[in-house]
Amino acid sequence: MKTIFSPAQQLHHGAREFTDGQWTLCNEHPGRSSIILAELEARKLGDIVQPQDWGIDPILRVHSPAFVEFLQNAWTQWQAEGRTGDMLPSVWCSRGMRTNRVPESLDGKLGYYSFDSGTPIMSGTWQAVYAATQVAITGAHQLSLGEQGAFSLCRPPGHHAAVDQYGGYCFFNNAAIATQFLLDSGCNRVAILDIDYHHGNGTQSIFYQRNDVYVVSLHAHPSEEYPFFLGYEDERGDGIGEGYNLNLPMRLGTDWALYGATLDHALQVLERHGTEILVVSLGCDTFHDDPISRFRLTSENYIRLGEKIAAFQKPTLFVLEGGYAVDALGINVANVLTGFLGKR
Ligand code: OKP
Ligand code: ZN
Repeated sequence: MKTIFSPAQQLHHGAREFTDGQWTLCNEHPGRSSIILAELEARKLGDIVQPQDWGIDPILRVHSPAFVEFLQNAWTQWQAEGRTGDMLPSVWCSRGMRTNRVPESLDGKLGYYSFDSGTPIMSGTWQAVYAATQVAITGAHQLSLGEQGAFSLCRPPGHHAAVDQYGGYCFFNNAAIATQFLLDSGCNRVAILDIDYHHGNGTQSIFYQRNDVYVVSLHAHPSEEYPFFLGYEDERGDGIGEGYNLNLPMRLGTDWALYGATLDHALQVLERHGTEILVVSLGCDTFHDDPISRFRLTSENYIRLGEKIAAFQKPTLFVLEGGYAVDALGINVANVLTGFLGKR
């Protein structure tokens, strides 16, 4: 099974995010991919290859042209204004405000196109986020060629990114772009299984009114955890999409006993739906030692998790999302893939 990775993804390295009233180092940094690559190489889990360039069209199948153009030009425009720090928003369009006007000011645009203060844009962001989409698409292409599995080592992650909004360390929705690419390649009954600790609000919103992609997500309950404003159990899809979204939120402190059982349930639901191809938004921030999360999975649990996904017996694309306990991240991600490969 191939891992796809582009060194260009490392060009995104934001300096700081805003946490507890303080500027803290970004949790989402290049060291995350480096440690995963090192572990995959050490375990000889398959070739690590660079992505092909599929251009911008597959991105535009998911994201709005204005949003893509904003991300492409934001840093250049920021520099032209003589500004040097990372780009971070500090005001957003909220209840009662005008949500349909794009301000001319860059600070206004930042607030218009984003939803949080943890997601800086800097000099290498465009190259990195573009590369991450190509990594995701190349993984999807592997499946369309008949491969049974592929791992798109994406970073920055993607599942919080919506049609025209970025946030939660995410800019382009890599998993959604890969999924759309599979549909456009003639695949049917593609499902997304999001097992990042955080709810994938972007993925949910992109497919919420559609019945061609089934989206199932296991995550920390949004009443207690980021992103707070989406991911509740009563969100089932809308219009023709009704019944094509399933949220399985769990309380803080959840361990493998509940998590594994919930994953079994999710896979049963996907089986009943008739899933033919699976895109897994893989976050290892469900780990007990994750610095920003509060589930209690162990490194060993990730092997079992990979085995459960293998037992589902569908072509599977793993797309990396979160995981911030960097020292254990290589082991945890490699454990998922080891469990998956061992039971194929
Ligand atoms: C991304 B992924 C701001 C706190 C914001 C954002 C968490 C994003 C997680 N300092 N926290 O789902 O792993
Ligand atoms: Zn996460």
